[in-house]
Amino acid sequence: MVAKTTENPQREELKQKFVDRLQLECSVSPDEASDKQIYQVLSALMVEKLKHKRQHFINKTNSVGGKNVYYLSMEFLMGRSLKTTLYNLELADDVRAILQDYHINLDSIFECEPDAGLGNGGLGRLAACYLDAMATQEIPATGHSICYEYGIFKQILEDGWQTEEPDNWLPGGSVWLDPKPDEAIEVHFEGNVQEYWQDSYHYISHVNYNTVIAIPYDMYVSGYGSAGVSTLRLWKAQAPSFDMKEFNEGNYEQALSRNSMANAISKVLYPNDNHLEGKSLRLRQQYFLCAAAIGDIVNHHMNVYGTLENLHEKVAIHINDTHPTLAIPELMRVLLDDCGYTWDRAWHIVTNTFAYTNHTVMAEALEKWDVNLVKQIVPRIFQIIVEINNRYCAGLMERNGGDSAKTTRMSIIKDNQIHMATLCVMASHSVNGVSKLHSEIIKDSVFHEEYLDTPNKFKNVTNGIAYRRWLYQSNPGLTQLLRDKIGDGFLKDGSELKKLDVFADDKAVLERLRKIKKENKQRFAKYVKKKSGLVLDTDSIFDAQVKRLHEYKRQHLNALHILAQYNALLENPDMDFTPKTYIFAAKAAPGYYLAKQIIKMIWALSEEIRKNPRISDKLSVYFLENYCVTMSELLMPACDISEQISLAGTEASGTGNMKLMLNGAITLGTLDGANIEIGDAVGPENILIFGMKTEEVNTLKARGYRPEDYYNNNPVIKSCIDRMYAGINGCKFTEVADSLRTLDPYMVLADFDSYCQVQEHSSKLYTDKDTWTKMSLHNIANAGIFSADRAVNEYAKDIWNI
Ligand code: HBZ
Repeated sequence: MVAKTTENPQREELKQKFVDRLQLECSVSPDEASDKQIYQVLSALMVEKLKHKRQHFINKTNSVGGKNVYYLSMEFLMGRSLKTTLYNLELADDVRAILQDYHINLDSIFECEPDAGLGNGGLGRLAACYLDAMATQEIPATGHSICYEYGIFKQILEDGWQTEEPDNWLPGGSVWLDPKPDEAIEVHFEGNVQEYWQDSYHYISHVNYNTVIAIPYDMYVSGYGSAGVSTLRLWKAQAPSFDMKEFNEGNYEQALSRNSMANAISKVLYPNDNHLEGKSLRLRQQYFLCAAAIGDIVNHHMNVYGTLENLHEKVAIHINDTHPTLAIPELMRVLLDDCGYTWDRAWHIVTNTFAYTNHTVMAEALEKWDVNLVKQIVPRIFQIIVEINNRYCAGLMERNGGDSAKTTRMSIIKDNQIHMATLCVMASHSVNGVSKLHSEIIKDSVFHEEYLDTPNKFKNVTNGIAYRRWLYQSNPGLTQLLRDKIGDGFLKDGSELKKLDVFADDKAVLERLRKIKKENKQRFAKYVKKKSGLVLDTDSIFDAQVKRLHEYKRQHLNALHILAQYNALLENPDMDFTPKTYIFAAKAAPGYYLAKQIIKMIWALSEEIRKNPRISDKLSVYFLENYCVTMSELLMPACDISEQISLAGTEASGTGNMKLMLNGAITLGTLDGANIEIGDAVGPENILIFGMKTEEVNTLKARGYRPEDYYNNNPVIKSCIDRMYAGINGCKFTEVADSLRTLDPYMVLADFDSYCQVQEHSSKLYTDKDTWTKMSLHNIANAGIFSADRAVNEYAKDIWNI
């Protein structure tokens, strides 16, 4: 078929490149090509484009001596790249039109791409959002992480029981990776440290180590309407070429096991969120990332400046939670052992280079590593940590008049464990939390003594999201409405969304917003139908709790309330009830037994309700399988209520709350994390708050919390928990019930009544269509401050000194 010509030279050029490349690489014309081939070729074209743009951008930065930001994170939850690249480069319309000429639908091409699921949840997605935002803000940034062969597992729900399947993303995803084997770095594990004197110099050398080769693969991340491109450098571990000599000498097992250990390092992402995994392989992964990243940063800096003297003036290294902490002693090692710096000079450079973000106050997530493990796996790094700690403790003794108890409390090493957060805090020039509340909590409790010691380094940067992904790319209806009413400045500057506020009383705008929501619900319902065969009622309220499954996030509070509603409807099927669809999606860490029970319980509840048609007309529950970035893009635009119901003081920030708000969902939540700031932004009349405040939680804890009292004294709670014992859809949930009744560590029962009240209030509000839509409009209009663009600008100004 002869393709139509266009009069758009940019489009024409792109079309020609596309046709030529398809011919060259796949020996097919666009008419003959499969969707997969088109996906591959389009993606390769974009990679090429971004690679050149990046080169240009970085050359410019270096030529003016600009500062480079390196964002170290064990996780980058990137999701798909093709759509975001086309939208960010404003090429989506061109490509759509080019493909249209051959009767190819661009959306089907997007479906060929697997998610790059190199992260667990919020922390990993935040890192991905910041790469997008830094490119948009023209902040020269490189992310460093591991090129996991298997990302976050694929969740299968077999009759509600979660099982995990490997996520083999590379076959479809590797087209986005640009290998740079020439920039490989050697990483050394185990061995011994030798010290000796020569010509009155003290030399330290690490000997008998095992080598692992780190090979970089670059992923380019486009900014929107900017000259900036970020690079995500993913490191793959490879064994050095096989040691034939050792093998021939008879050390078969050693030669083989070294080989497999090296290859294991970048095999798979640890699937835990907010929980520490103290395994030696995880420690190896962490050091592997840190040594590769630091080696690379140092090489790049030397190539531009020929010295490390000014490293801290030209380089900012950010560590995303404590997982990359070993980058700190690793940079010390390079400066001391490889470059001959004195301790004091090296320490000056290091402490002015590093900044640290804390993402959790949960005790079980604060990383501590066993001294003996660290000593064995990275002996020289261990020595350096000990020396850092000795000097730190000596300084503390001096500053605190010899208060040795205090020094012991604050020490990096205690009880035979290395406390990574303590090391991060003392060695970084900046420590920040991720919402106003969380940043206060870390000063008041987790790092209180450190805060008193060095108050000025403690800061807050409230999280932000790459909002174009969930608006421009995911909600075309709302994007069009915004363009019509407020112009398209909001695409570049999120704060312009505010202009929508003046339309709050415009009936036509409200009507259009309702229509858009309805269409998004229908689109989502179609997807659910296709995936699971289930039919959603798009006239009902869509109430969503989508996030990792964790007791502190309290999916079981939501479930308990649904159970109460179900009981009420069973008793009185004709009661006044605003139809509601509860949507859950969540992965549980594979070893988190209670979390898996909670998934099964929600599943059972959904099945039982579905069997009762008199009730399922009004109340239904869906647990969606395998929540991921791509599913969130479809889901966020379709929801009315955003459940953010963590116990106050436990969710550092949350970012799903921001994505849902942006799409007009009303937050139903506690005064926790960024919910507080969402409330500040929209005003108390446009958010649904319930439950105890952080101080009330602390008071109740101090007084002694007795969940059993709630069970005994509140008949609704009792009947719901008894139902868990008796069985839901024929399955008993004794452990969940026991946990709530006897321990209830996240005070579900204490907040239950207040939660029921706000739920009831929300249903009433929803029936007043205009009031509800107005609330929704105010949420959209005030979501701009939760843009990642705003967040990275705060980092640049207050922390990285750019
Ligand atoms: O980081 C999350 C917080 O829970 C959430 O409140 C915040 O919005 C988000 C971004 O700041 N934390 C995580 O997602 N944490 C992890 O995924 C994690 C992964 C591995 C670990 C520990 C935590 O070993």
